[in-house]
Amino acid sequence: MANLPDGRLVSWSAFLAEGFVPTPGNYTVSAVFNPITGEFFDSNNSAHDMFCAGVTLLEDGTVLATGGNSTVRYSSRFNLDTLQWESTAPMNSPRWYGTNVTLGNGKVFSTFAQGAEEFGEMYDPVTDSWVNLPGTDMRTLSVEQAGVNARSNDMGTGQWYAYMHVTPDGKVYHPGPTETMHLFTTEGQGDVEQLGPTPLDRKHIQYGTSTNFSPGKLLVTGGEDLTYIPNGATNEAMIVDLTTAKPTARKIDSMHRTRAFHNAVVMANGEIIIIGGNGNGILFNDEDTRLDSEIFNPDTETWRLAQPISVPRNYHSVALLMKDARVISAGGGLCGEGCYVNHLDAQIYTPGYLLNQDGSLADRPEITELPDAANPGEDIQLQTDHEVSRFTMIRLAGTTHGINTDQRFMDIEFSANDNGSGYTLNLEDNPNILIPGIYWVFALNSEGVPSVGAILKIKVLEQ
Ligand SMILES: [Cu+2]
Repeated sequence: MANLPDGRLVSWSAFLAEGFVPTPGNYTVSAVFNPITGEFFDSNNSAHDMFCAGVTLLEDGTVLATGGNSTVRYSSRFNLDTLQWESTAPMNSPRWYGTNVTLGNGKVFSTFAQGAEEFGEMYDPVTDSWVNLPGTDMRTLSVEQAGVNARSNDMGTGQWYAYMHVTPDGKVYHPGPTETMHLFTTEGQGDVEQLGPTPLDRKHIQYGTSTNFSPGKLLVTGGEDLTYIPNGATNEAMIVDLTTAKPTARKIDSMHRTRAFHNAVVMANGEIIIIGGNGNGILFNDEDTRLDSEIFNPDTETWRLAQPISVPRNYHSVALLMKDARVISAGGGLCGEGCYVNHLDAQIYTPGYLLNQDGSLADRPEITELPDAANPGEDIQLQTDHEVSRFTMIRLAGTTHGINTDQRFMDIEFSANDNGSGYTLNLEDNPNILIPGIYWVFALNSEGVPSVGAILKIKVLEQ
């Protein structure tokens, strides 16, 4: 599932709406959903089976989906004008369960995946072409994955999505789920440096989450280590600091619940909500399901339980922040028609920041004027209908399997204009932090109530 700039969402499943089959890899059931009106329309892809594809958003908000069932090279983009999928240049390697990450220059690094060569490749959206990066050697990931699968307690899968994030100095950091962490360079032929191991007790935390919740900061949560006895998911969490010369990871307080297959969403105030997952770490399984949500406060580094969901959201479930600052939690399953863990529905979470003390909806400030687009480092003028005391911005995102490499939250430095009219916002100047793409800017009043997100495109800096 991915955000569209107007607030709608595009979702997709596989060759079938409720299941996947080995296919020539050329069809996906897909639909666009309007969360305000509840309306759907079909946007099926008749050229590419995007089941377990890599997903990331480009500079103009276009959704790029690459690879997928059954280990294909196909690549597609979701055209924001026609609201339909169209083919893009195929990758050099077939990739199933690959992770994509958009870099500060607007290109996409596509990494470690089933069926792929032992190195990554890079997509240039301007030329619609792929180039191999043979120096981004991923053999340690394959070797560790194979080792874990060999020692596995038989609950899991051989397929791992890798967590990948851009560092402030433009490298790509990989905090797992292998024990060894990696730092990739994507310039020239590419390069790799091994880091690690992680500070967690469980070392191979597949199907956890990794979230860029602040410039240069990651929150990694949960997942399962198939070699660990007793079986099951972990509640461990760590914070990674990417602003140091070499990324440093430290263990923090654990979540209230053990979880695998959950989702993590940064909200408009910078807190992170963790939704769903199960405690047993078993694929396609709603036993031991986690209905309680929990919220991480990045200032105090503490966890608190939040409103529960009522529908299990496990393997193949998704969650995203929406334009109106609420959170959608959806899907799960895809194990064939009638499979009891298929959940073809969604629930929407209203964060506490949208409510008064008595539970009624709070009055929200509104952003009435801002530019359409800006460069990193630019000062922009913005008007609101009420006085506000904080501005934040979040990049629109695509997500699959709990992986969301697009998600980026930051506070924006600002000052009130002397003439009493509006605000001047000083945008982050580092394009490796302010990755090109479409963002929602939120204005928060003194009570912390956010506006609806206003669209701001961050452009690729001219070289
Ligand atoms: Cu999958």
